[in-house]
Amino acid sequence: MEILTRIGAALQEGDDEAVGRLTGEALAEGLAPRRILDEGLIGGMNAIGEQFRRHELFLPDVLLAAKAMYAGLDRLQPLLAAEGGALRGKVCLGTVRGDLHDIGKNLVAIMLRGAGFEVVDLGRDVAPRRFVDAARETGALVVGMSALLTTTMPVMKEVVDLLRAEGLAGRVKTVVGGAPLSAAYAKEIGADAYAYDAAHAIEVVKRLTA
Ligand code: B1M
Repeated sequence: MEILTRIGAALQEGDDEAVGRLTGEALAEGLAPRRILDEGLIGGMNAIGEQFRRHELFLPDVLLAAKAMYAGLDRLQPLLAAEGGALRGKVCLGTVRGDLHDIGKNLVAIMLRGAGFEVVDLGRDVAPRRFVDAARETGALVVGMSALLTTTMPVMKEVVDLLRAEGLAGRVKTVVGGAPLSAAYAKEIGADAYAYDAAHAIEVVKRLTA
């Protein structure tokens, strides 16, 4: 079996030891970190999401898969981040209130750091007030929000509205992302931009801070 398929399969089995080891082997074979991420780890996680949706597996399985995903990401992180250059400005990043999904958000953080941005990672389940206070206190140019649940997407609008109410909109740009998001939704809530994945987030944040 091809190594990327084996990584995806090990991730689906929640075998964090194997995912870490195979990721190391893939790197030793000379595969690009981004390819290992996209075709091995994210591929495996997408398959988990699909089975979870069909009720073929349950929450503990998904948790194990997430742990395995991190075993692979730990190996890739320094390499993805090493692509960076001079510091380009600060970005406050978090998963919005009520939402505990942080794998995508963490990927965005890794990639932004790799592109030379200073990332203030607010973590997950972040209240609107915290995004706004952090943006003001750190002098961030961009607030990045992630949401994976349709029920937590509206929290992004609360952040956008609060930034506006406190006179920060304009100076602080907002970018939103996450599987249920879309450019249309970003526009509807008044966010400055939508990014569909971590690589796109870099492009978008570069544009917003240019
Ligand atoms: Co949850 N979960 N989950 N889950 N989970 C989803 C999101 C779901 C789609 C699964 C399904 O039904 N098929 C579904 C949501 C349905 C909906 O809202 N319509 C769901 C559900 C229902 C739930 C619970 C409610 C389940 C329950 O309790 N009954 C619960 C909610 C908990 C909560 O948040 N309050 C729950 C819990 C969990 C775990 C804790 C077990 C675990 C998360 C672990 C963790 O993150 N530490 C988990 C997982 C792993 C998933 C799936 C399987 C995978 C998500 C993931 O990490 N993908 C997910 C199914 C799926 O999405 N296919 C699912 C890999 C990651 C790299 O992709 O996060 O999309 P993603 O990030 C992408 C892009 O979206 C983008 O870039 C990344 C790629 O480069 N991106 C951004 C993300 N944020 C961005 C921000 C940006 C720009 C781009 O700018 C700022």
